[in-house]
Amino acid sequence: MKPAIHVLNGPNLNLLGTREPETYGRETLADIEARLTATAGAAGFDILFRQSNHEGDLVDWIQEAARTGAAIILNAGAYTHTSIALRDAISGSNAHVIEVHLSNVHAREDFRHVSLIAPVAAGVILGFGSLSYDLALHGLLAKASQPKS
Ligand code: CA2
Repeated sequence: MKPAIHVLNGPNLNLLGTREPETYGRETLADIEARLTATAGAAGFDILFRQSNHEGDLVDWIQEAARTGAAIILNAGAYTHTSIALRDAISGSNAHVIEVHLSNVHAREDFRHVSLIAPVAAGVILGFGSLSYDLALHGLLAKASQPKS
């Protein structure tokens, strides 16, 4: 079985590509999924790509990824700024998480400047539009191919 990377997307990201293109770009989640699946496939990894508007689904999926040893690329959407439950799911399960955002949250409203996820994430990539996901994947793949020290 190939190793897997789980790409988890939070609330409203199902709307990507349909509204607010000036903030979030014109690509849909399906476009991003197709590109990541191709890149990961070429490197011998499977991608499991999911989106939910419900916090509990994201908690379940973080726990599942940690249980199965899959690294996570997580765009928790607005839950980034509010969810102690997601943070606890990551720290409690030792999930290996790269936090991603399409927009540069630090250039936006004050309430987006705080991430409850970042302190328990292995890394954070933001502000590159949909490319943030590709950069996170490249980082994980590069790490996976490094000799263990
Ligand atoms: O920049 C990001 O990736 C965000 O995680 C997106 C969240 C926002 O709450 C975070 O602060 C930053 C919002 C996702 C909403 O996505 C939409 C996409 C198209 C149209 C409307 C919403």
